[in-house]
Amino acid sequence: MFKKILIANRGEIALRVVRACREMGIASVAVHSTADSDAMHVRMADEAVCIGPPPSNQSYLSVPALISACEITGAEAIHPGYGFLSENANFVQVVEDHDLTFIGPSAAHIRMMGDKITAKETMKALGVPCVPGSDGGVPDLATARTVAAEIGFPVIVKATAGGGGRGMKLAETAADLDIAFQTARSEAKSAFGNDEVYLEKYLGQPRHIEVQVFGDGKGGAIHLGERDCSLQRRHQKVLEEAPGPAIDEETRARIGKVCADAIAQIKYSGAGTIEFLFENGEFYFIEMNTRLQVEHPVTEAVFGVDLVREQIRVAAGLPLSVTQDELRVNGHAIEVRINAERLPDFAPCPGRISAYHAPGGLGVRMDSALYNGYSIPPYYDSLIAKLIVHGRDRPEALARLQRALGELIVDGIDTTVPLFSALLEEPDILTGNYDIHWLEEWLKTKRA
Ligand code: MV4
Repeated sequence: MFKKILIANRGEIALRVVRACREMGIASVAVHSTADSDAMHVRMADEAVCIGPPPSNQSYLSVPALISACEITGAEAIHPGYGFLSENANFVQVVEDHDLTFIGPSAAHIRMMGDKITAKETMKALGVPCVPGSDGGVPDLATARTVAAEIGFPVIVKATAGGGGRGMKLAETAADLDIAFQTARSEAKSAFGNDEVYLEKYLGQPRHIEVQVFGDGKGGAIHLGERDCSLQRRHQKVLEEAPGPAIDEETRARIGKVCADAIAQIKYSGAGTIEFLFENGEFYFIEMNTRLQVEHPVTEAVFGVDLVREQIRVAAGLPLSVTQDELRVNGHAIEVRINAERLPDFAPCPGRISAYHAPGGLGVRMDSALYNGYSIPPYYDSLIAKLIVHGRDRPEALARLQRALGELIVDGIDTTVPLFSALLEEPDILTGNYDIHWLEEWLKTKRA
């Protein structure tokens, strides 16, 4: 096992990794920009190294600074958290070239899933159900017209270098296709330097269901069920839950096995998330994320597994500490993302926290790097806390969420907390009756 791990991240996720390291008897090294000298992850880690000025590209994204920090401190492995360099195959290669271990999948697997056409072709060949669409890239408008006529309108044009909602264009009818295709191409070219696009049947009212998988890198793999992440605004998740309100045990076992088998066959290593659209009882693969995700705690709550610990074990060449047979969903968990943002426009709202009190009690977990008097710097993501509640069933989790939000105090800045109190008044939220468009439609009615 590693003796020392460097954490190439900040905020709540850096703290999350420090905690796993400490429980495993591993020393942790925090890195930070000059804007983060007073950050909680710096205080909580065993050691800290300043790696550069506030802008991310000169600090948290600076590969030479991170490698130097490992050499100075003697860290043997790097945990990337989420965002920043977590899905950067070139970074993984540099880490390995310096005889360090990247805590995550291989560069080859990151590259495979980063290219959305390759990801889809791979998954399809492995027996994972995909959205009907083009076989691979669509080189020109004539091909686009032929493919669209085959699959039927509406269709969506997606960039192979895109993902997470970037570089997509909808064509409702044949009359929209030319503009959608050309716009998708030119936007992809300027945003990603790659104008390759593909076509899919557009699904009108799906849920976003993602399956948590874990590979041991040697052909062994497990799944840890699904999360429903349909409540999103501008492709940013707002609330996530596990299990999915629309997924029963048999469906979970079936799609879970398909995912775990696929991950085993490619000898994937570490944590991954296989994203689906779910409509009329059917799953359609869209993308795979090759990192630990923000919303991983809802899965940890219902399965009782520390996913960061498993990541570290697998990276060190140890087996997973659980088998599929031992895994069963226990109760229900909900996470809300508390952002330093002003409603109703969600404008970033950095500043000084004049009073902070975290909720507690049975079934309440607060993952946050906030403290009394902390000043949120303006340079980074606006996520300041994740409140995760766990109950024996969904109604108990919802009641617990309402109770915990009532205990929470974050004074001095605006946050998205009032949004969650309002959502807990909505019948569709209380019954789990929502799809990927529900939140944006609801926000429109609130603003009107
Ligand atoms: C789709 C779709 C409908 N049909 N693909 C958006 C993010 C990216 N991961 C995939 N996305 C979508 N792909 C087909 N064939 C609708 C979306 C979509 C969406 C997906 C998940 C969560 C929220 C969303 C909001 C708008 C559109």
